[in-house]
Amino acid sequence: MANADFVFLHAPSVYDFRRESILYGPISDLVPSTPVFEMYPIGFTTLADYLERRGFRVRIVNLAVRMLKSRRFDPEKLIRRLNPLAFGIDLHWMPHAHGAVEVARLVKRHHPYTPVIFGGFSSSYFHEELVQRPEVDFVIRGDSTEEPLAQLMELIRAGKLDDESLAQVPNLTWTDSAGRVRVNPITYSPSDLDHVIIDYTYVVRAVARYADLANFVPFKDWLTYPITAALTVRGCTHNCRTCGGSVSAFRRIHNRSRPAFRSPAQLAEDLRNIRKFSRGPIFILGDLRQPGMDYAKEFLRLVGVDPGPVILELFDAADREYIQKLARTFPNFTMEISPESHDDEVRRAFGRPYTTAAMEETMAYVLEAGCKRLDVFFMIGLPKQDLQSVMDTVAYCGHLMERFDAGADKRLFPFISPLAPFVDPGSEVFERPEEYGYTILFRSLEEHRQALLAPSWKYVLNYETVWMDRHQIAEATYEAGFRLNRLKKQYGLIDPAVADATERRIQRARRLMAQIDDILQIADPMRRQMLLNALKPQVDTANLSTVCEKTELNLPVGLLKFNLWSAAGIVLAGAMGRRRLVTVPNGGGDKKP
Ligand code: B12
Ligand code: SF4
Repeated sequence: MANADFVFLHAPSVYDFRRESILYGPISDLVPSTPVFEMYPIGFTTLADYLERRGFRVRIVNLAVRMLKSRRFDPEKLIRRLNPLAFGIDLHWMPHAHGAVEVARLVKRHHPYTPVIFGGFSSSYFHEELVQRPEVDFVIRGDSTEEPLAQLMELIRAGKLDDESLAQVPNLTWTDSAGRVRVNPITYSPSDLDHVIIDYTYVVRAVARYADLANFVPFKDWLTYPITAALTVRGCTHNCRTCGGSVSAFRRIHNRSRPAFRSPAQLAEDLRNIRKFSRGPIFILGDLRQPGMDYAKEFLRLVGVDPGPVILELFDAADREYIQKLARTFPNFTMEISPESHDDEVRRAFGRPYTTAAMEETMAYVLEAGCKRLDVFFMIGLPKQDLQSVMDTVAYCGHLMERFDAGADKRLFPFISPLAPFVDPGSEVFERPEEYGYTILFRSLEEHRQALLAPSWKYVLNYETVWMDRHQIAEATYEAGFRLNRLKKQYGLIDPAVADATERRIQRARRLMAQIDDILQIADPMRRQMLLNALKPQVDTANLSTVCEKTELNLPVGLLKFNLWSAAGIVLAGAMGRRRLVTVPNGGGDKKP
């Protein structure tokens, strides 16, 4: 494998998922990943691009995807063969608490003197605990780590890892020569999002340069469903109580008082650049109205008309005029809305600002404007939500299907899933659980790591509420999934055979959960483990698409998913050094020969 100066490694959620017998449950049904959470952070691409512009050769190795795709793939062997100046591992999402640290351990086993750098949301929260582990040398905190990482890499390249130099790197947590944990303040936090490139041209170039597609694939089925994301913002203007990306969590973890937005012009250009190589759907992340209506209007004006598939999201109710504008710009659009509950009181307690009635009107506008699909998401595990409330939410889904004639129209798709596996560290609920009616069961990183090895997902959950304990949350999830699946079958939203298969999977998962509960009562640990291991084949088949078929979320994509000529153009432009002009703070620029 060709060498690079910096290698990003993305770990699976639980390192040994191929050996462990764990009933993951519906924790990833609504994202493109499997429960291994094989998708790497979008930040890998912006960081890699930024480092390359500072003269470092960077590659991404998605160990999680490789392990998922082949049982024979040996991550340790691959890690042994790498020889960069430093490794970067994301502990961005908390579910990687186990895998990320285990991968770091493997790196240290084979490269004891090579720095291991952690970053991401969860690393930023648990930074002090992380740098006290022997596997982790540095944590770079914050939501914008491109420049601090580049500065640290300059020091590593120059061999200047003395206390005085390290103390100058913004956002860095490290241990000094006396073994003391040092926390440099988060002073690097750009006010906008225009200092990075978010259009995957780095990935296209790197795949060609290293002749390596396997390690760059963002999730298991990406080549058949090549969805990409366009990022409008780092941060959020909302304050949903369990969210580690809310306005208060960003303040707490990343020292960010205001979101950093991508300018409308850059965002419009990102879209155009992505379209050059991909014909798949582009998910425009974040409600375009967050920075204000002027921003949204300007962006839509700059795009003009984009006939390709796009997924948009609304964080609040919208008026007809705005929805019509969206539809004129994106005639092939899908809308995602997350009311979370049918009940205004529950939603208010969760921190969402609108009423069910207002959002239902918005749904009417979206359908009227000709969306290709309208996905509506509900959640289990919310404040003030009991079992009956969850069932009422499912009944409300029935009402929506009825009102919008989902049987004939076939564009409105409701989904329901649990808040799982964790209430996000740094969120309001994680910090002040009693105020919101929650109990947080694990607080440290190590406790979360151990919980991830529990044999069934309900024991992985790091919370209970006054209204539902973990058993009830799991039971409510399966019952809600069961009922919603039947409704979708009744309205013809899913193929009857698919609905029947989902129903069988839900029943199987319920039985397995009960069996695991029984096994856990056995006092002898050896016998307990033996019986759990014996369940593994059944557990593995129950682990995918538990309460709904994952592909229900996919939009139809044509046979030709990539524009190979344009991709080749990007590769050639890179090879010839024709990089786009982007200002890199702190003396950046293309220093490559
Ligand atoms: C977009 C998004 C997604 C996208 C991910 C797209 C992608 N590939 O990154 C999708 C929809 C797929 C998603 C899925 C999930 N998400 Co999400 N997501 C978000 C959201 C809305 C925005 C994230 C964002 O702005 N990223 C951009 C910036 C901030 O991050 P970044 O560029 O990727 O990374 C920067 C830094 O984090 C850091 N960094 C990251 N990795 C590394 C590594 C190193 C070595 C270094 C130095 C730095 C570094 O540097 C980067 C650039 O400067 C946030 C909420 C919010 N408002 O923030 C939730 C959020 C991040 N997601 C969250 C969760 C829990 C999940 C899921 C686990 C949910 C689930 N159960 O399915 C899954 C995990 C999917 C997987 N890995 O397979 C939580 C995470 C809380 C936590 N601490 O764990 C958040 C905060 C809120 C939430 N509950 O949704 N998510
Ligand atoms: S869950 Fe709420 S706070 Fe978190 S990113 Fe979404 S809208 Fe923002």
